[in-house]
Amino acid sequence: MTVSTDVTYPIKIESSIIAGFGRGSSELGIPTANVPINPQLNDLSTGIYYGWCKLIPLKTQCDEIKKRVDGKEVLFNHGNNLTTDETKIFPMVMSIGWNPYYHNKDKTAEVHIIHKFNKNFYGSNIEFVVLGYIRPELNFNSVDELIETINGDIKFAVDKLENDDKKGSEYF
Ligand code: RBF
Ligand code: MG
Repeated sequence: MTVSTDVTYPIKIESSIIAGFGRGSSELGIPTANVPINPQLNDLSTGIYYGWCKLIPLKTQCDEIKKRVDGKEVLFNHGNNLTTDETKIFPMVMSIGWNPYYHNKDKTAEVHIIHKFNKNFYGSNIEFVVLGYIRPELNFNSVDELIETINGDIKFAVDKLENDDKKGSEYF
């Protein structure tokens, strides 16, 4: 088994964004961009990580409606509505695994971009660089405990990353 301590950071990944459960936004107030599990991500231990990320809208304008896992139809705008400001480098936290609190059947990888976006950007591409491991995935007694813990992860990541004078620019 690969453990995260064997891993050499930074790990740079470019990926598409797929539709998740919609739960991050609606239930937790912590939206996540779900990315397909590729071999690089699959090699990492499940758990919570931090790093930098950047959205890359697709060049072609081709809106399409797709069904999310929860059945809701969402517009895939491929990031074409993102403003210049919204395609800057932002800090991120990400979770890889089975979300023990929700007993997911499939392994997921989800990036929470630490920035307030006003609209969805389903189908955009995302580049992200993983810089370190924070903790394993945990189960909780309530959704509030899960939210509180994720907010702690966000604080941890921001504290780590604010000492980076280049604000991640050397990776992109
Ligand atoms: N889900 C869990 O079940 N346990 C966790 O410890 C956990 N930690 C997370 C930490 C971060 C930084 C993020 C972005 C997500 C985490 N999640 C965790 C996943 C969360 O349940 C998921 O994003 C939402 O349910 C939406 O799919
Ligand atoms: Mg999500």
